[in-house]
Formats: sequence, C-alpha cells, structure tokens
Amino acid sequence: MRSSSTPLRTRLAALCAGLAATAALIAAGGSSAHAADTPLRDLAAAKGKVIGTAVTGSKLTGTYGDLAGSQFGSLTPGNAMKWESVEPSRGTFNWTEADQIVAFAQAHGQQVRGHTLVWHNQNPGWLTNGSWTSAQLGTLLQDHISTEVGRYKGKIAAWDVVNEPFNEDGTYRTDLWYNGLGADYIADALTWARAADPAAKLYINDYNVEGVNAKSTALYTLVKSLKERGVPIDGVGLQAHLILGQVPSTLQQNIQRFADLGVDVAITELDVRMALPADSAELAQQAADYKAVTAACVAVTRCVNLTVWGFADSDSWVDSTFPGYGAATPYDANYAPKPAYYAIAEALGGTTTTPPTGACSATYSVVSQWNTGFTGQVRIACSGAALSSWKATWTYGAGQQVTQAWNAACTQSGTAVTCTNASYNGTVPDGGSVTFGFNGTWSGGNPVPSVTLG
Ligand code: G2I
Repeated sequence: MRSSSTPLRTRLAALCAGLAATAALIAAGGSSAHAADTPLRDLAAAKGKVIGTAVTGSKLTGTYGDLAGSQFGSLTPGNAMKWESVEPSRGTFNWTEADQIVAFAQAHGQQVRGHTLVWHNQNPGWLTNGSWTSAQLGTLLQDHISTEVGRYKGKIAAWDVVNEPFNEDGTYRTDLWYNGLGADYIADALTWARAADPAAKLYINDYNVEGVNAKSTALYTLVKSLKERGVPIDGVGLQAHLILGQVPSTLQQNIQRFADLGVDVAITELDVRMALPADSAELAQQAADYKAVTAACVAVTRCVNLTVWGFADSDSWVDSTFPGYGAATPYDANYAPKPAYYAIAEALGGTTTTPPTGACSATYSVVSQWNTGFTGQVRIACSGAALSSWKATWTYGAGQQVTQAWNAACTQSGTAVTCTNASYNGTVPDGGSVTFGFNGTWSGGNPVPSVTLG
C-alpha cells in the first residue's frame, strides 16, 4: 500500500487508511510488543494444560474471534448449550449457536467443554412451569441428555453434566431435580451422558468450591461415593468466580484432594471482579490473583483445564450481575491485554517483557479523506498505567504532511511528526483516554503509520 500511484491502488490505499489503525504500547517501567508473545494456548500446552474461554457464538468474528481462536485451546459456550437455549419450546430445538461454536472450535483446533446439562437455572419455561411426576421428569432429563450429548458425540472433550448441585453449607440444593428425583438425579445424569458419548469426560461443576470448605467437602464426598459405586465421573469443575484478593489459600490443596480421588480437575469459569473504576493497584492485585490460580492448576498434574468466563471485560457476566463491579477478565473492553493476561502467561512459563503494571497505547486512524486532504486522529488509552504528559511520534511513508492540529502541538520535520500534549490534556488516567486530531495532505497513498508513545 505504500507509495502506490495507480488509480486502483490509490483507492485501495485510501480504503486501507480509513479502516486500519496501528498502536504502540508503552508500559509503565518498560516496553513490549505483546503481539509477539507466545499465545496462552501454546504456553499451556507446553505445561500439559489446556486454557479455555467461555464464548458467545455471535461474537466470533473480528478481534474477538481472532483472540478466541489464537489464544485459547478450548471453548465453552457461555449460554448456547443450556436447556433454555437449545429447546426453548418443548420438542423445538435450536442448535444454531452451539453448532457455530463447535464448528469454530474445530476450525481452530480447539476442544469444546459442553456446558451444561442439568442445572437449576436457565431452564425453559415449559419445563419449570410444568407439573411432572417423578417418572416424567426422569424421562425428560434422560431424553434431554441423550439428545444433546448424542448430537455432539465425539466433538465434546468434557461435559459439565451437573451444574451447581450444592448449597453453601454442603446440603443439596432443593431444585427441580432434587425435589423431583432425589439425589440420585446426579448419578443418573452421569450414566445417561456416558451412554450417549462414551469418550466425553463427565464433570460435576460448582462455585465456591475452590478452597477447602463445607461445600467443597460435600462435593468431595459425593465424588468419592460415585467412584465407589462405579458411577461414571471423570472430573470436577471449580468455577472460580473470585473477588479481588480472595483466592482461597487452600486452592491447590483442594485441587490435589480431588485429583487424589482419581478424577481430573478443571478451573471452569475463572474471573476476578473488582470495584470500578479499576485502578492500577486493583489491576496489579488481579494479576496476582490470576497468577495464583493458574499456578495452583499448573502444580497439580490432574488439573487439566483452566477456563476464563469471558476473556474481555466487554464480555463478562459480572458487570450486570454485580453493579459497581467488573473488569473481571484478562483483556480490557478494547481487547488490550491487562496485567492479568501477562500474569497467566508467566504462570504458564511464558516470558513477557511487559511488567504487570499495565500499559498505554496509541492508535492512529484516518477519520476522513478527500482528494488531497485528510483528517486523522490519535487516541492514547491507558489500562493499568497512567501518564502525566505524553509525546506521540510517527514517520510518514508516503509524503503526507500535517498542516494543522488540535488538542496537541504537532511539528513535522521531513517525514517525522512529533505531537505533544496541550496544557490541558497531558494526564491520561488509568482506564482513561485522550484523543487529538489533525489535518494533513496526501497524494498517491495515505498509509497508516506506526505511532510510538514516549
Ligand atoms: O452466572 C455466571 C455463571 C455461573 N456458573 C454457571 C454459568 O452458566 C453462569 O454463566 C452465566 C452466563 O455467563 C450469563 O450470560 O449464566 C448467566 C445466567 O445465570 C447468564 O446470564 C444470562 C442473563 O441473565 C440473561 O438475561 C440473558 O438472556 O445470559 C442470558 C443470555 O445472554
């Protein structure tokens, strides 16, 4: 696209300039190019682990799709495989999103963790509002499991067969299933799932079972007894919806005690929520929390998978569920990796040159362009770091010339442009951004330059 002069290439250059953007990262205390770092899925594989993320099928394009496909070795449908999603009306099935996620995973060499078959939540109204005998309920459940597991037979690495069966005190949750079928709904569901796909690993999954406590001990006792009875149970899922600074000190010990029962363990829904707005201290603590959880999984051979419940802050259940809390995932809402991302990478044995204190990035874009002129802008955004003054520099490769700037003082010498903050916008707070604009001239081509922040 550089220095092109034919009409077609000129049009292409203009199009590219309008669409493309480039970013330079500066990190507090150092610099790095995160794009060159080894993807998390490769780091995890080298440790004998799989790292995964929950996903929404409709979002699997653009940057979201690129990151989901390149950084993660397994995908969990966040909602698409739940009963209300797949059978909204009795006997009427909708597999569209689930199929899409499975196809995406196959195209990207990823595993799929099926989620979830038996749960107290997100069941269709026709099921929860119905009045069923125990026998009818059992048949409905068996049919549901046979149909869904059968549909994806051979394509699902692991199923969260039973989700959230316990109360906090370790008693059984008195939901539709327990009330209608008794505690053996769990053994029956596992048995039906095994019959429908003998190759899939079958899990029981719950929250607040990460540390050793009454709830996790009830789960431990259940898994032990299922094993003793010969019921098919292959794994335990620890959801790990954590609060900042509250990784249980007994996490690794708890993972190990399940492993010692002869089952796999997965961290299935990891996120770490914090009070908003996120500041650099919180983001550093969050990085430490992600690192501790990842390290605990790495330390136990049978901890086979670590999945984050959404990889970007724009795709998390937390913000709407806990008003005032959020920023729970490893990427910010603009898909920039946060300190937590680098912390996971480091716990998986990766070396990153970015300190876990965050970074600021500059993004150049062409806002509009006409025959010989254009308007450009640069957005400087910080996450986990902050600036009290800034300077953005770039080199034009196709003879462009800045003629006028606003919200910055810009000078151009030859092809080199230097822009510094105005008196009123030198501060870029952690989690904030500053934008400045300029007009310029171009001819032949207007490629987007790389901006350096310093
Ligand atoms: O609640 C967090 C997770 C706890 N463990 C089991 C997971 O399956 C659960 O996931 C969340 C989804 O991430 C949310 O996306 O489950 C929520 C429901 O309990 C999901 O939220 C629901 C909203 O409540 C609905 O309003 C919405 O229609 O997502 C639905 C689909 O976007």
